[in-house]
Amino acid sequence: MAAPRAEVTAYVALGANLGNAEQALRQALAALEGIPGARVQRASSLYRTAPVDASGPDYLNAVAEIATTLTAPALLDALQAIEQAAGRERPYRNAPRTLDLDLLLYGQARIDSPRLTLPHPRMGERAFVLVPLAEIAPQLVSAGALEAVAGQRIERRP
Ligand code: A4P
Ligand code: MG
Repeated sequence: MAAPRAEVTAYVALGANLGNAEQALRQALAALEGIPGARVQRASSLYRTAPVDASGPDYLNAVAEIATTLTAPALLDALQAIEQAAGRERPYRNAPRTLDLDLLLYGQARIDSPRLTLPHPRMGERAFVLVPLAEIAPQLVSAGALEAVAGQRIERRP
């Protein structure tokens, strides 16, 4: 019998800016809990954020820390299945969306394949990722990184 895989700590960014975004994020967090082979260890607050490189209404964003025995591609499969179940359509890149789940980090993995790039290539430019990530994993986000995105509007929801 194969040895059980060790758990890896991964971080997932959640975003939504269409329909009831708060409900979409809360349901997505519940759906993350339901992925076989994954446990949600921490979830950030929800943040209202200005769209970055995109148009449309403000987003709600959050970040979750997950412990998983899934491989990174298998975890991405599970995230995309949750997006589909939430009614995600992909008319064009950065289109407004009912739910976007991006894999930010998977342990120390560095991957550059057509389907999956890790760490997420744009995470360092984005307050909507760095601020919630710093809330739950401050060791991963430097003061300098936060300063670099300080011009982007983001507000923690009470
Ligand atoms: N892909 C490659 N690497 C990854 C990864 N680490 N995690 C591939 C997730 N997916 C990854 O993604 C396009 C393709 O990227 C997928 O097929 C996957 O195999 P997508 O979710 O279909 O399309 P997208 O969301 O439009 O693109 P992407 O790259 O996720 O967009 P971004 O760059 O993440 O930007 N402003 C605010 N305030 N808040 C937001 O949440 N989000 C975006 C999306 C833009 N502006 C925003 C927000
Ligand atoms: Mg995405």
